[in-house]
Amino acid sequence: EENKMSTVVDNSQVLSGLTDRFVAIFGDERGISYFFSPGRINLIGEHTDYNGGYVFPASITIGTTGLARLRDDHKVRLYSENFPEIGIIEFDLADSGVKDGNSWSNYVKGMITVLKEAGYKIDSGFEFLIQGEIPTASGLSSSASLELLVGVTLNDLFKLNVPRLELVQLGQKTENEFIGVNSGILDQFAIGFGEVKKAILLDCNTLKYEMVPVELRDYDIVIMNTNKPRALAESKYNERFSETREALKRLQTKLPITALAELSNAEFDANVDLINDTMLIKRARHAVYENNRTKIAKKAFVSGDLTKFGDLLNASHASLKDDYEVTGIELDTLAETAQKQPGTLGARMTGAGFGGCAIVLVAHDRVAAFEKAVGDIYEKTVGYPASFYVAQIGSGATKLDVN
Ligand code: GAF
Repeated sequence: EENKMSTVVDNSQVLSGLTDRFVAIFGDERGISYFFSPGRINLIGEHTDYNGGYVFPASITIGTTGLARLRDDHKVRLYSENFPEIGIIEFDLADSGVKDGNSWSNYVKGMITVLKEAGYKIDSGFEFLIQGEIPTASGLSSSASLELLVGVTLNDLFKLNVPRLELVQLGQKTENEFIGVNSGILDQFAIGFGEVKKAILLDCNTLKYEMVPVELRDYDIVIMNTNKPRALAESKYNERFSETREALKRLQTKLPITALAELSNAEFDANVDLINDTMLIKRARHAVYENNRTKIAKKAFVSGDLTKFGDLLNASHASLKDDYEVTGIELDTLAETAQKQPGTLGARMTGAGFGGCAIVLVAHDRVAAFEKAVGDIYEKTVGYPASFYVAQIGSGATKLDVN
């Protein structure tokens, strides 16, 4: 299962270019293995994962590629095509637990550390060259993409046989304990379990999930990138985490619940007085309403009612803007301008927010006109351009079959 290979994307040119780079950096071409890990979009179910609720993500064909080879000593040597100015990063396997500033090598060190803690044997060094296509800080989860890339790579190099769910959970553990963001399991799960042309309805409380075919008829999913540098996003994310935990604690003084997502909207409304704080009520209301909205949205999606699904995307954005307050002028301009364009069904921010990307469902033959119209208004309002990409839903993190 874990070693299943995939040849879904024709990336042979990219891979042969990266092979040349690997040879230029690390010497020769013997024994290289190839890996790919996607980014993700979340269709709906935002900031619900760490509140025990539903999410509805899909892995995309934009991602991170890795080339790796074992060494017969204990040196780990890393190189990223995205940071040529840094050059080779080298450390001894024994020093994997030592964090290195904000370096991308922390994702490698973190995964080595959590795998070892879980009892897996990583007993030699390796060489690892990566190239990421996911714009950083874009809300498309470049960090979880890297965590799972390292996960599938180490799993294969050291023949660890880590069950897929455990690999996903170790990715989250790296993010929580090594990087220091209290994120839920949305990103790592979407990237670990993604499949071509399928979305995942995941119950983050039980980790039960369902693969849902993505049938958009003549609509495309367009990703709209604010290109806003995501300042303070991590501390604000952790703040929302604490706010919803505090609201839960106050509700628990009377209600026998373990997570906000256990409540219906009506049950929540009837008990807001227990929270007794306007801001905390708004935060918790988003978590509860968004979770219930996600269940309805998934039903609409499966039944082919894309109009209703689009309306729920719009409602999700409004809630993230007004109650959860994680949008800002850039995401609001993109999502709200997109919602008004002819041929669109709905639009919302995707991921953590505070900048990053929004998604929109646009009729295929209107995409070009859409991008022009929204792009012009965005640049006029914000002062710099947005970027647009049509999303393709691709496979999860995997070893690549390269001849
Ligand atoms: C980020 C986090 F990493 C996820 O766990 C999730 O909470 C998301 O923000 C918001 O839905 O991507």
